[in-house]
Amino acid sequence: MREFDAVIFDLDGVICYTDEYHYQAWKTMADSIGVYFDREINNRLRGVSRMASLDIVLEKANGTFSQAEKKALAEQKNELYKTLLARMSPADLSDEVKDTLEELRRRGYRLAIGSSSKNAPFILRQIGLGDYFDAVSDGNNITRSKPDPEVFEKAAQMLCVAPGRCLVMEDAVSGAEAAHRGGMKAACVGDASRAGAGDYNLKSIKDVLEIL
Ligand code: B16
Ligand code: MG
Repeated sequence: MREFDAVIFDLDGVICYTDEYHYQAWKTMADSIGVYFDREINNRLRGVSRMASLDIVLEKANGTFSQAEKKALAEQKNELYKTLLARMSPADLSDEVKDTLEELRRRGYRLAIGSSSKNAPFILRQIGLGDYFDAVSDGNNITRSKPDPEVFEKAAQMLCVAPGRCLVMEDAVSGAEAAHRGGMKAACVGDASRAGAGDYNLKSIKDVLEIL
């Protein structure tokens, strides 16, 4: 008998790569208020919610910001980010990801998204996967961000699949921790794979076909 019935995919860093757009948008916002920001700091924002990301970006700021100021800064960043996302198209979905999803579907797995991003539905539409997944759990339906397991627990509920029968694919250490806290195994790529955070630490997304 096989171990899993469903695969829950993180979006940014697994299905597509919007981290460069996050970097450009945060950098522009940080520059506008004279706060130092670089790619190393950007790397710490993987899988982290927008407001928690802002707190990390503002660690380098002198002085403090009111809640209203923080909301405005997060909005400023998000508007910039959305103009960059608008340039995405189905060409931003790699053949490797497309073929892996199709093969998993052919093998009968239920497929879901578990992303911290409130922009997940927009990104999925841009890359031609707007109606593809059996469930989309994202930043719009959660109150706690990764490493809290909420986003993956909700995805499993939407799929009507028990957590222990779901495999999570992640690129962020916080995402692998969220999967484990939700009682799910994690297959990792990228940063999280290099850190050895997964039950399976893969070189690329297609390698998941070897374990399913
Ligand atoms: P938004 P994921 C995450 O997406 C990103 O990795 C993280 O950098 C971002 O801050 C977060 O979404 C929130 O994004 O501002 O669009 O709501 O990796 O969980 O798919
Ligand atoms: Mg990610």
